[in-house]
Amino acid sequence: MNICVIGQGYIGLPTAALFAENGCNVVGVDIKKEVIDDLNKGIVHIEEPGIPEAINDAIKEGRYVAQLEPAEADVFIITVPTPYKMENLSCDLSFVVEACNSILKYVKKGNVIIVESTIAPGSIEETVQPIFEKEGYVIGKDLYLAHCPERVLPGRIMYELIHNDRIIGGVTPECTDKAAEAYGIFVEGELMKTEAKTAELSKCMENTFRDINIALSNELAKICAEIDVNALDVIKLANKHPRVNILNPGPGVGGHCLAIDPYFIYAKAPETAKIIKLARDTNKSMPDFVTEYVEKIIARYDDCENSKIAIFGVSYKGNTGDTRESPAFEIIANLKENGHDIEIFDPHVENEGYHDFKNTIENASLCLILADHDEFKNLDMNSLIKEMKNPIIFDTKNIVQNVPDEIILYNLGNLSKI
Ligand code: SAJ
Repeated sequence: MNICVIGQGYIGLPTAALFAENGCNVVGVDIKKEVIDDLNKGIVHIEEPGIPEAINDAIKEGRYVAQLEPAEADVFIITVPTPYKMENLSCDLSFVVEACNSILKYVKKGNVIIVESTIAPGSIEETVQPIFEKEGYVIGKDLYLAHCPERVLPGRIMYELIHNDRIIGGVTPECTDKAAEAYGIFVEGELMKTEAKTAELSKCMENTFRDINIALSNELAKICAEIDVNALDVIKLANKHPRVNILNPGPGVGGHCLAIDPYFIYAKAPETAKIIKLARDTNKSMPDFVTEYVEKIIARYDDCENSKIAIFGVSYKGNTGDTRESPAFEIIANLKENGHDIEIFDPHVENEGYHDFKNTIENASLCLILADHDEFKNLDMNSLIKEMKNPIIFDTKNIVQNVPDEIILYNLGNLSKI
Protein backbone atom coordinates (compact mmCIF):
# COMPACT_ATOMS: atom_id res chain seq x y z
CA MET A 1 0.00 0.00 0.00
CA ASN A 2 1.21 3.54 -0.76
CA ILE A 3 0.88 6.04 2.08
CA CYS A 4 1.43 9.78 2.04
CA VAL A 5 1.77 11.42 5.47
CA ILE A 6 1.43 15.22 5.55
CA GLY A 7 3.39 16.68 8.48
CA GLN A 8 6.55 14.98 9.74
CA GLY A 9 6.37 16.00 13.38
CA TYR A 10 5.87 14.15 16.67
CA ILE A 11 3.03 12.04 15.26
CA GLY A 12 3.46 12.08 11.47
CA LEU A 13 7.03 10.85 11.53
CA PRO A 14 6.54 7.78 13.78
CA THR A 15 3.32 6.97 11.90
CA ALA A 16 5.22 7.08 8.60
CA ALA A 17 7.96 4.90 10.10
CA LEU A 18 5.47 2.28 11.31
CA PHE A 19 3.69 2.02 7.95
CA ALA A 20 7.10 1.62 6.24
CA GLU A 21 8.19 -0.98 8.80
CA ASN A 22 5.06 -2.95 7.91
CA GLY A 23 5.68 -3.14 4.18
CA CYS A 24 4.11 0.09 2.87
CA ASN A 25 5.81 2.62 0.62
CA VAL A 26 5.68 5.90 2.45
CA VAL A 27 6.16 9.51 1.38
CA GLY A 28 6.61 11.88 4.33
CA VAL A 29 5.74 15.49 3.50
CA ASP A 30 6.71 18.61 5.40
CA ILE A 31 6.91 22.32 4.64
CA LYS A 32 10.34 22.69 6.30
CA LYS A 33 13.09 22.10 3.75
CA GLU A 34 15.80 21.55 6.37
CA VAL A 35 13.66 18.84 8.03
CA ILE A 36 13.17 17.10 4.67
CA ASP A 37 16.89 17.25 3.83
CA ASP A 38 17.84 15.89 7.25
CA LEU A 39 15.23 13.10 7.18
CA ASN A 40 16.47 11.85 3.81
CA LYS A 41 19.94 11.60 5.37
CA GLY A 42 18.45 9.69 8.29
CA ILE A 43 18.81 12.61 10.71
CA VAL A 44 15.73 12.85 12.93
CA HIS A 45 14.77 16.19 14.49
CA ILE A 46 12.66 14.77 17.34
CA GLU A 47 13.85 13.41 20.72
CA GLU A 48 11.78 10.24 20.91
CA PRO A 49 13.03 6.67 21.43
CA GLY A 50 12.85 4.32 18.44
CA ILE A 51 12.09 6.82 15.68
CA PRO A 52 15.66 7.33 14.33
CA GLU A 53 16.22 3.56 14.06
CA ALA A 54 12.87 2.97 12.34
CA ILE A 55 13.35 5.82 9.85
CA ASN A 56 16.88 4.72 9.00
CA ASP A 57 15.74 1.13 8.41
CA ALA A 58 12.89 2.39 6.21
CA ILE A 59 15.27 4.54 4.14
CA LYS A 60 17.68 1.61 3.69
CA GLU A 61 14.86 -0.62 2.46
CA GLY A 62 13.67 2.08 0.08
CA ARG A 63 10.30 2.36 1.79
CA TYR A 64 10.51 5.94 3.03
CA VAL A 65 11.28 9.21 1.36
CA ALA A 66 10.73 12.73 2.68
CA GLN A 67 9.74 15.52 0.31
CA LEU A 68 8.18 18.97 0.19
CA GLU A 69 5.45 18.01 -2.27
CA PRO A 70 2.80 15.29 -1.68
CA ALA A 71 2.56 12.34 -4.07
CA GLU A 72 -0.14 9.95 -5.29
CA ALA A 73 -1.06 7.34 -2.68
CA ASP A 74 -3.79 4.97 -1.56
CA VAL A 75 -4.04 6.57 1.86
CA PHE A 76 -3.34 10.19 2.84
CA ILE A 77 -2.81 10.92 6.52
CA ILE A 78 -2.81 14.49 7.80
CA THR A 79 -0.81 15.14 10.97
CA VAL A 80 -0.28 18.88 11.08
CA PRO A 81 -0.60 21.16 14.11
CA THR A 82 -3.92 22.67 15.15
CA PRO A 83 -3.31 25.69 17.38
CA TYR A 84 -6.13 27.77 18.82
CA LYS A 85 -7.17 31.21 17.67
CA MET A 86 -6.31 33.93 20.16
CA GLU A 87 -9.49 35.92 19.54
CA ASN A 88 -12.12 33.30 20.43
CA LEU A 89 -10.07 30.24 21.52
CA SER A 90 -11.54 28.17 18.67
CA CYS A 91 -9.61 25.51 16.75
CA ASP A 92 -7.38 27.01 14.04
CA LEU A 93 -7.82 24.66 11.09
CA SER A 94 -5.66 26.63 8.65
CA PHE A 95 -2.83 24.04 8.54
CA VAL A 96 -5.35 21.21 8.06
CA VAL A 97 -7.05 23.13 5.25
CA GLU A 98 -3.67 23.87 3.63
CA ALA A 99 -2.74 20.18 3.88
CA CYS A 100 -6.04 19.14 2.25
CA ASN A 101 -5.56 21.65 -0.55
CA SER A 102 -2.01 20.42 -1.08
CA ILE A 103 -3.15 16.85 -1.78
CA LEU A 104 -6.08 17.75 -4.07
CA LYS A 105 -4.14 17.27 -7.29
CA TYR A 106 -2.83 13.84 -6.19
CA VAL A 107 -6.12 12.42 -4.92
CA LYS A 108 -7.86 9.76 -7.04
CA LYS A 109 -11.15 7.90 -6.70
CA GLY A 110 -10.94 5.14 -4.11
CA ASN A 111 -8.40 6.97 -1.90
CA VAL A 112 -8.67 7.14 1.87
CA ILE A 113 -8.08 10.50 3.59
CA ILE A 114 -7.50 10.55 7.32
CA VAL A 115 -7.14 13.58 9.57
CA GLU A 116 -5.19 12.68 12.71
CA SER A 117 -4.64 16.22 13.98
CA THR A 118 -6.75 17.03 17.03
CA ILE A 119 -9.72 19.06 15.81
CA ALA A 120 -12.88 20.58 17.30
CA PRO A 121 -16.11 18.57 17.08
CA GLY A 122 -17.72 19.22 13.68
CA SER A 123 -14.49 20.16 11.87
CA ILE A 124 -14.53 17.26 9.41
CA GLU A 125 -18.16 17.82 8.46
CA GLU A 126 -18.05 21.63 8.34
CA THR A 127 -14.58 22.32 6.96
CA VAL A 128 -12.71 19.27 5.62
CA GLN A 129 -15.47 17.43 3.77
CA PRO A 130 -16.47 20.47 1.62
CA ILE A 131 -12.87 20.83 0.34
CA PHE A 132 -13.16 17.46 -1.43
CA GLU A 133 -16.85 17.73 -2.28
CA LYS A 134 -16.13 20.98 -4.15
CA GLU A 135 -13.97 18.91 -6.50
CA GLY A 136 -16.98 16.72 -7.28
CA TYR A 137 -16.12 13.71 -5.08
CA VAL A 138 -18.88 11.95 -3.17
CA ILE A 139 -17.56 11.07 0.31
CA GLY A 140 -18.19 7.43 1.16
CA LYS A 141 -18.33 6.48 -2.53
CA ASP A 142 -15.43 8.16 -4.40
CA LEU A 143 -13.29 9.09 -1.41
CA TYR A 144 -13.22 7.76 2.14
CA LEU A 145 -12.76 10.44 4.81
CA ALA A 146 -12.22 9.85 8.53
CA HIS A 147 -10.91 11.42 11.71
CA CYS A 148 -8.63 9.06 13.65
CA PRO A 149 -7.01 10.92 16.54
CA GLU A 150 -3.77 9.62 18.00
CA ARG A 151 -3.51 9.20 21.76
CA VAL A 152 0.11 8.64 22.63
CA LEU A 153 2.35 9.73 25.44
CA PRO A 154 5.56 11.51 24.46
CA GLY A 155 8.48 9.25 25.37
CA ARG A 156 6.45 6.15 24.47
CA ILE A 157 5.09 7.19 21.08
CA MET A 158 6.32 4.23 19.00
CA TYR A 159 5.03 1.67 21.50
CA GLU A 160 1.69 3.38 22.08
CA LEU A 161 0.96 3.94 18.37
CA ILE A 162 1.06 0.19 17.95
CA HIS A 163 -0.58 -0.96 21.17
CA ASN A 164 -3.15 1.68 22.16
CA ASP A 165 -6.77 1.31 21.13
CA ARG A 166 -7.62 3.65 18.29
CA ILE A 167 -10.75 5.69 17.60
CA ILE A 168 -11.79 5.50 13.93
CA GLY A 169 -14.43 8.06 13.04
CA GLY A 170 -15.57 7.98 9.41
CA VAL A 171 -17.96 10.35 7.67
CA THR A 172 -19.91 7.23 6.59
CA PRO A 173 -19.62 3.60 7.75
CA GLU A 174 -17.71 2.84 4.51
CA CYS A 175 -15.21 5.56 5.37
CA THR A 176 -14.78 4.09 8.86
CA ASP A 177 -14.15 0.60 7.46
CA LYS A 178 -11.57 1.82 4.93
CA ALA A 179 -9.68 3.85 7.56
CA ALA A 180 -9.74 0.88 9.96
CA GLU A 181 -8.26 -1.31 7.23
CA ALA A 182 -5.32 1.09 6.90
CA TYR A 183 -4.58 1.20 10.64
CA GLY A 184 -4.97 -2.58 10.80
CA ILE A 185 -1.60 -2.68 9.03
CA PHE A 186 0.30 -1.90 12.25
CA VAL A 187 -2.13 -1.20 15.12
CA GLU A 188 -2.47 -4.08 17.57
CA GLY A 189 -4.92 -2.29 19.88
CA GLU A 190 -8.66 -2.33 19.27
CA LEU A 191 -9.92 -0.29 16.30
CA MET A 192 -13.01 1.36 17.77
CA LYS A 193 -15.41 2.38 15.03
CA THR A 194 -17.60 5.47 15.35
CA GLU A 195 -18.53 8.58 13.35
CA ALA A 196 -16.29 11.61 12.79
CA LYS A 197 -17.89 14.06 15.22
CA THR A 198 -17.88 11.58 18.10
CA ALA A 199 -14.22 10.80 17.40
CA GLU A 200 -13.38 14.52 17.40
CA LEU A 201 -15.06 15.18 20.73
CA SER A 202 -13.73 11.99 22.36
CA LYS A 203 -10.14 13.03 21.70
CA CYS A 204 -10.70 16.59 22.97
CA MET A 205 -12.48 15.21 26.03
CA GLU A 206 -9.64 12.84 26.99
CA ASN A 207 -7.26 15.74 27.40
CA THR A 208 -9.94 17.93 28.96
CA PHE A 209 -10.54 15.27 31.62
CA ARG A 210 -6.87 15.40 32.54
CA ASP A 211 -6.69 19.19 32.45
CA ILE A 212 -9.68 19.47 34.80
CA ASN A 213 -8.20 16.98 37.23
CA ILE A 214 -4.86 18.80 37.29
CA ALA A 215 -6.77 22.05 37.90
CA LEU A 216 -8.41 20.44 40.90
CA SER A 217 -5.05 19.56 42.43
CA ASN A 218 -3.69 23.03 41.64
CA GLU A 219 -6.71 24.56 43.36
CA LEU A 220 -6.09 22.31 46.34
CA ALA A 221 -2.47 23.54 46.53
CA LYS A 222 -3.73 27.12 46.62
CA ILE A 223 -6.35 26.37 49.27
CA CYS A 224 -3.77 24.58 51.42
CA ALA A 225 -1.35 27.51 51.19
CA GLU A 226 -4.17 29.68 52.52
CA ILE A 227 -5.41 27.46 55.34
CA ASP A 228 -2.06 25.95 56.42
CA VAL A 229 -2.41 22.31 55.40
CA ASN A 230 0.15 20.29 53.45
CA ALA A 231 -1.48 19.71 50.03
CA LEU A 232 0.90 16.89 49.13
CA ASP A 233 0.02 15.01 52.34
CA VAL A 234 -3.69 15.48 51.58
CA ILE A 235 -3.22 14.02 48.09
CA LYS A 236 -1.21 11.07 49.40
CA LEU A 237 -3.85 10.23 52.01
CA ALA A 238 -6.93 10.83 49.82
CA ASN A 239 -5.43 8.67 47.08
CA LYS A 240 -5.43 5.67 49.43
CA HIS A 241 -9.16 5.55 48.71
CA PRO A 242 -9.52 2.88 46.02
CA ARG A 243 -11.57 5.11 43.72
CA VAL A 244 -9.77 8.43 44.20
CA ASN A 245 -6.81 9.60 42.13
CA ILE A 246 -5.96 13.25 42.67
CA LEU A 247 -3.22 14.30 40.24
CA ASN A 248 -0.16 16.39 41.06
CA PRO A 249 -0.15 20.16 41.42
CA GLY A 250 2.55 21.94 39.47
CA PRO A 251 3.69 25.22 37.90
CA GLY A 252 1.00 25.01 35.20
CA VAL A 253 -0.02 22.78 32.34
CA GLY A 254 2.02 22.79 29.16
CA GLY A 255 2.37 20.75 26.00
CA HIS A 256 0.47 20.86 22.78
CA CYS A 257 -2.55 18.90 24.02
CA LEU A 258 -3.92 19.58 27.49
CA ALA A 259 -3.21 23.30 27.26
CA ILE A 260 -5.09 23.61 23.96
CA ASP A 261 -7.71 20.92 23.29
CA PRO A 262 -10.14 21.99 26.07
CA TYR A 263 -10.51 25.34 24.30
CA PHE A 264 -11.81 23.55 21.20
CA ILE A 265 -14.78 22.29 23.22
CA TYR A 266 -15.23 25.56 25.08
CA ALA A 267 -15.35 27.60 21.86
CA LYS A 268 -18.16 25.38 20.54
CA ALA A 269 -20.38 25.94 23.60
CA PRO A 270 -18.97 28.83 25.66
CA GLU A 271 -22.14 29.36 27.70
CA THR A 272 -22.27 25.71 28.73
CA ALA A 273 -18.63 24.62 29.02
CA LYS A 274 -18.13 26.29 32.39
CA ILE A 275 -15.98 23.76 34.27
CA ILE A 276 -13.78 23.28 31.23
CA LYS A 277 -13.00 27.01 31.00
CA LEU A 278 -12.55 27.44 34.75
CA ALA A 279 -10.07 24.56 34.81
CA ARG A 280 -8.08 26.15 31.98
CA ASP A 281 -8.08 29.49 33.83
CA THR A 282 -6.94 27.81 37.06
CA ASN A 283 -4.09 26.01 35.32
CA LYS A 284 -3.12 29.19 33.50
CA SER A 285 -2.98 31.04 36.81
CA MET A 286 -0.25 28.77 38.19
CA PRO A 287 2.75 30.69 36.75
CA ASP A 288 1.56 33.80 38.63
CA PHE A 289 0.98 31.76 41.76
CA VAL A 290 4.50 30.31 41.59
CA THR A 291 5.94 33.79 40.94
CA GLU A 292 4.11 35.14 43.99
CA TYR A 293 5.67 32.50 46.23
CA VAL A 294 9.13 32.94 44.71
CA GLU A 295 8.88 36.59 45.70
CA LYS A 296 7.79 35.63 49.22
CA ILE A 297 10.77 33.30 49.60
CA ILE A 298 13.17 35.91 48.24
CA ALA A 299 11.69 38.59 50.51
CA ARG A 300 12.16 36.33 53.51
CA TYR A 301 15.71 35.16 52.92
CA ASP A 302 17.42 37.66 50.66
CA ASP A 303 18.55 41.18 51.25
CA CYS A 304 18.92 42.40 47.66
CA GLU A 305 16.17 43.17 45.17
CA ASN A 306 17.54 41.72 41.94
CA SER A 307 18.48 38.28 43.29
CA LYS A 308 19.72 35.59 40.96
CA ILE A 309 17.32 32.70 40.47
CA ALA A 310 18.48 29.33 39.11
CA ILE A 311 15.70 27.82 36.99
CA PHE A 312 15.85 24.02 36.77
CA GLY A 313 13.85 22.71 33.80
CA VAL A 314 12.02 24.62 31.08
CA SER A 315 10.48 21.74 29.12
CA TYR A 316 6.75 21.25 29.63
CA LYS A 317 7.22 17.92 31.37
CA GLY A 318 9.87 15.62 32.75
CA ASN A 319 12.51 13.88 30.62
CA THR A 320 11.55 15.56 27.36
CA GLY A 321 13.16 18.41 25.45
CA ASP A 322 9.74 19.65 24.29
CA THR A 323 9.08 23.22 25.48
CA ARG A 324 5.75 23.83 23.72
CA GLU A 325 3.33 25.86 25.87
CA SER A 326 5.66 25.35 28.85
CA PRO A 327 4.56 27.41 31.85
CA ALA A 328 8.25 27.88 32.72
CA PHE A 329 8.62 30.70 30.21
CA GLU A 330 5.81 32.73 31.74
CA ILE A 331 7.38 32.32 35.18
CA ILE A 332 10.77 33.38 33.81
CA ALA A 333 9.22 36.43 32.12
CA ASN A 334 7.48 37.39 35.39
CA LEU A 335 10.70 37.06 37.39
CA LYS A 336 12.71 39.04 34.86
CA GLU A 337 10.06 41.76 34.95
CA ASN A 338 10.44 41.80 38.72
CA GLY A 339 14.13 42.55 38.21
CA HIS A 340 15.72 39.15 38.92
CA ASP A 341 18.72 37.65 37.17
CA ILE A 342 17.76 34.33 35.61
CA GLU A 343 20.04 31.41 34.71
CA ILE A 344 18.56 28.25 33.23
CA PHE A 345 19.67 24.64 33.58
CA ASP A 346 17.89 22.03 31.47
CA PRO A 347 19.89 19.03 30.27
CA HIS A 348 17.05 17.91 27.95
CA VAL A 349 16.49 21.09 25.98
CA GLU A 350 18.77 21.68 22.99
CA ASN A 351 20.32 24.99 23.98
CA GLU A 352 23.99 25.17 24.89
CA GLY A 353 23.24 27.99 27.32
CA TYR A 354 21.10 25.61 29.41
CA HIS A 355 23.72 22.95 30.09
CA ASP A 356 26.02 24.55 32.67
CA PHE A 357 24.94 23.36 36.13
CA LYS A 358 27.69 25.17 38.05
CA ASN A 359 27.21 28.50 36.33
CA THR A 360 23.44 28.27 36.90
CA ILE A 361 23.65 27.79 40.66
CA GLU A 362 26.63 30.06 41.33
CA ASN A 363 25.58 32.80 43.75
CA ALA A 364 21.87 32.06 43.21
CA SER A 365 19.44 32.96 45.96
CA LEU A 366 16.96 30.28 44.94
CA CYS A 367 16.88 27.08 42.90
CA LEU A 368 13.42 26.92 41.27
CA ILE A 369 12.53 23.47 39.91
CA LEU A 370 9.91 23.62 37.12
CA ALA A 371 10.28 20.22 35.38
CA ASP A 372 10.48 16.72 36.85
CA HIS A 373 13.53 15.50 34.96
CA ASP A 374 15.18 12.39 36.45
CA GLU A 375 18.44 14.35 36.74
CA PHE A 376 16.81 16.60 39.38
CA LYS A 377 15.88 13.69 41.67
CA ASN A 378 19.44 13.40 42.88
CA LEU A 379 20.82 16.90 42.73
CA ASP A 380 24.39 17.44 43.85
CA MET A 381 23.44 18.98 47.21
CA ASN A 382 27.06 19.70 48.22
CA SER A 383 27.47 21.92 45.17
CA LEU A 384 24.22 23.72 45.94
CA ILE A 385 25.37 24.37 49.50
CA LYS A 386 28.80 25.51 48.33
CA GLU A 387 27.90 27.57 45.27
CA MET A 388 24.52 29.16 46.02
CA LYS A 389 24.14 32.42 47.90
CA ASN A 390 21.24 30.93 49.87
CA PRO A 391 20.80 27.15 49.66
CA ILE A 392 17.03 27.20 49.08
CA ILE A 393 15.08 24.97 46.70
CA PHE A 394 11.52 25.67 45.61
CA ASP A 395 10.46 22.40 44.00
CA THR A 396 7.16 22.93 42.15
CA LYS A 397 7.15 19.32 40.87
CA ASN A 398 7.72 17.56 44.21
CA ILE A 399 10.66 15.65 42.83
CA VAL A 400 13.34 16.41 45.46
CA GLN A 401 12.81 14.14 48.46
CA ASN A 402 15.62 14.15 50.99
CA VAL A 403 17.69 17.25 51.55
CA PRO A 404 20.48 17.81 54.08
CA ASP A 405 19.82 20.18 57.00
CA GLU A 406 21.74 23.00 55.34
CA ILE A 407 19.16 23.22 52.54
CA ILE A 408 15.73 24.77 52.91
CA LEU A 409 13.16 22.97 50.76
CA TYR A 410 9.81 24.40 49.72
CA ASN A 411 7.30 22.62 47.51
CA LEU A 412 3.61 23.01 46.70
CA GLY A 413 2.80 21.27 50.00
CA ASN A 414 4.42 23.56 52.55
CA LEU A 415 3.89 27.04 51.08
CA SER A 416 2.01 28.26 54.16
CA LYS A 417 5.29 27.94 56.09
CA ILE A 418 7.03 30.70 54.14
N1 SAJ B 1 0.79 17.74 34.69
C1 SAJ B 1 0.56 18.23 35.96
N2 SAJ B 1 0.12 17.36 36.93
C2 SAJ B 1 -0.09 16.05 36.66
C3 SAJ B 1 0.13 15.56 35.36
C4 SAJ B 1 0.57 16.42 34.39
O1 SAJ B 1 0.74 19.43 36.26
O2 SAJ B 1 -0.48 15.33 37.60
C5 SAJ B 1 1.24 18.65 33.62
C6 SAJ B 1 2.57 18.24 32.99
O3 SAJ B 1 3.66 18.71 33.73
C7 SAJ B 1 2.45 18.88 31.63
C8 SAJ B 1 0.97 18.79 31.31
O4 SAJ B 1 0.33 18.58 32.55
O5 SAJ B 1 2.83 20.25 31.69
C9 SAJ B 1 0.58 17.73 30.30
O6 SAJ B 1 1.30 16.54 30.53
P1 SAJ B 1 0.68 15.07 30.35
O7 SAJ B 1 1.75 14.11 30.61
O8 SAJ B 1 -0.54 14.94 31.17
O9 SAJ B 1 0.15 15.05 28.85
P2 SAJ B 1 0.81 15.23 27.40
O10 SAJ B 1 0.35 16.56 26.90
O11 SAJ B 1 2.24 14.96 27.38
O12 SAJ B 1 0.09 14.06 26.60
C10 SAJ B 1 -1.32 14.02 26.57
C11 SAJ B 1 -1.81 12.63 26.88
N3 SAJ B 1 -3.22 12.66 27.21
C12 SAJ B 1 -3.71 12.09 28.32
O13 SAJ B 1 -3.03 11.57 29.16
C13 SAJ B 1 -5.19 12.17 28.47
C14 SAJ B 1 -1.60 11.72 25.68
O14 SAJ B 1 -2.20 10.45 25.87
C15 SAJ B 1 -2.16 12.34 24.42
O15 SAJ B 1 -1.88 11.56 23.31
C16 SAJ B 1 -1.50 13.67 24.20
O16 SAJ B 1 -1.79 14.48 25.35
C17 SAJ B 1 -2.06 14.24 22.92
O17 SAJ B 1 -1.44 14.01 21.89
O18 SAJ B 1 -3.15 14.80 22.94
